[in-house]
Amino acid sequence: MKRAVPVLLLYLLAVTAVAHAHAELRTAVPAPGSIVTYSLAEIRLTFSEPITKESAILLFTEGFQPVTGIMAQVEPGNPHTLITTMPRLSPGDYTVQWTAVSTDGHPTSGSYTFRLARFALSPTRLWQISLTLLFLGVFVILWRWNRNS
Ligand SMILES: [Cu+2]
Repeated sequence: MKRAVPVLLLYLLAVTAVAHAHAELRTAVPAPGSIVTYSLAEIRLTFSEPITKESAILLFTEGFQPVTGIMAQVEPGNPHTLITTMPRLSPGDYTVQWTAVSTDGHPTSGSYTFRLARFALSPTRLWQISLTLLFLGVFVILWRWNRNS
């Protein structure tokens, strides 16, 4: 009976350690809640633990139709990261649903959304457009002034 207590403690410690080995999502590309304006090359999810090939990623459209052509694999040489192939997507809201199976066989799962926008005006782009319009305006004024004189 005296030996049972340390054994029980060890068992509890072991169970806790295993429970902590579940893969949690650390980083995601595209990021949760982000607005993406470039064409996506892949979905890339990095987890706190090495994951196995049973892990999966599904992508859904706004109407929760699964997007075909999404195939997930553990990145070669980087067992913490799950990557996908990526078909050409049309603009819209998408939901990423992932399942990560850690090396102890236990799955974790989650989901998040991102938006693929057709076009967005960044401050840099706005500045470029303004400058172009300014130059065009000056050019037109000079040209008309030259004709009238
Ligand atoms: Cu586990």
